[in-house]
Amino acid sequence: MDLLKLQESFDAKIEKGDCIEPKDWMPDDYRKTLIRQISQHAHSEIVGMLPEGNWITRAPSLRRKMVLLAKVQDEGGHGLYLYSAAETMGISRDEMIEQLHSGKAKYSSIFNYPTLTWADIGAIGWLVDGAAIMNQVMLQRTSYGPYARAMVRICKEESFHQRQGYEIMSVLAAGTHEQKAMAQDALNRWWWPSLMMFGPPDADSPHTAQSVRWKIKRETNDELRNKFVDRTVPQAEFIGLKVPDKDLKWNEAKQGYDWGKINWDEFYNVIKGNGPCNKERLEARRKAHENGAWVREAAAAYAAKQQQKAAA
Ligand code: BYC
Repeated sequence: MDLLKLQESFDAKIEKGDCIEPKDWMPDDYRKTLIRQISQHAHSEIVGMLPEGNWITRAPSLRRKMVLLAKVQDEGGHGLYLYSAAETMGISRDEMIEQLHSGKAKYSSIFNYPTLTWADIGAIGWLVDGAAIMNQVMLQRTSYGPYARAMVRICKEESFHQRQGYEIMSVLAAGTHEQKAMAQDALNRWWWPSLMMFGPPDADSPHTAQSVRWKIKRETNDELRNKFVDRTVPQAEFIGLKVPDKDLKWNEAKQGYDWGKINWDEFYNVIKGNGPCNKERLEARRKAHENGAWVREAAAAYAAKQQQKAAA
């Protein structure tokens, strides 16, 4: 088929809402956009294990420790599904890891902030996983088949993560004065970075318009951010915490909240590598990769041996 026909058939599938599958022809830029987004998503899951992993040894009870362990392990699993989905587009796992370690590929800005207290684990589950779900629910209908299918399973697990975080915050908010103050402090520190997770405003987002045309994104950064605010503010009120935004106000006409300005300088600074924990996070990932080299070598040697046996 000539290029024009291939493009027409691709456009028709997108228009109809059919999934594009790995063996289908696709424009180079569609492939590049997806490799960029899926690999960044995978890196976010893996780097996201670090701030939470920091509290596994200090969880306040055995129950909390088991739940946190399970959650962090889920994030590792999400990273693996997503790396596999990206590999179907013709990039190798090694290349993706190299791009993360060299700083060429991004991961979510949110994971460059420190987890200072136990309440931060609650705030991450409630706000960070809450924001992630808001974004990921639409990705279950993204136009690339393997990505959409990975997201279905991920979303199920993320909704458990969000609930465990909200439960931690509810218990702290109903606790002693110090516990409530700790929960409020965590909300104060995580609120604005959580809103930044959705990416720059639509007007400044270089990729959104094309990604929406390709149905990679089904909703824009601003649409999702607004939905998140509308859903989360009543949850904060319900447990007696205050969202740290003096401009936050219900707008009856639009049936949604008006809210204050995001510090976009802070966001761009963090994604350029200058957030509070960027260096620490990358260093930890590089070290983990080096320390795991013997496992990869052993697995490859075992696979080679099995192949030899099968061929004999
Ligand atoms: N952080 O044109 P835009 C989780 C970059 S983790 C860093 O709007 P796009 C979890 C963007 O990459 C969930 N960079 O881009 C794990 C682009 O730079 P490049 C993570 C950001 O791609 C553990 C530039 O800014 N979720 O669930 O159309 C524990 C312009 O942006 C960010 C995903 O990754 C950011 N926040 O839209 C707990 C979801 N925002 O690439 C929880 C999948 C923007 O041109 N990703 N940038 O150098 C997406 O949906 C989209 O990629 C984004 C950005 C909405 C993030």
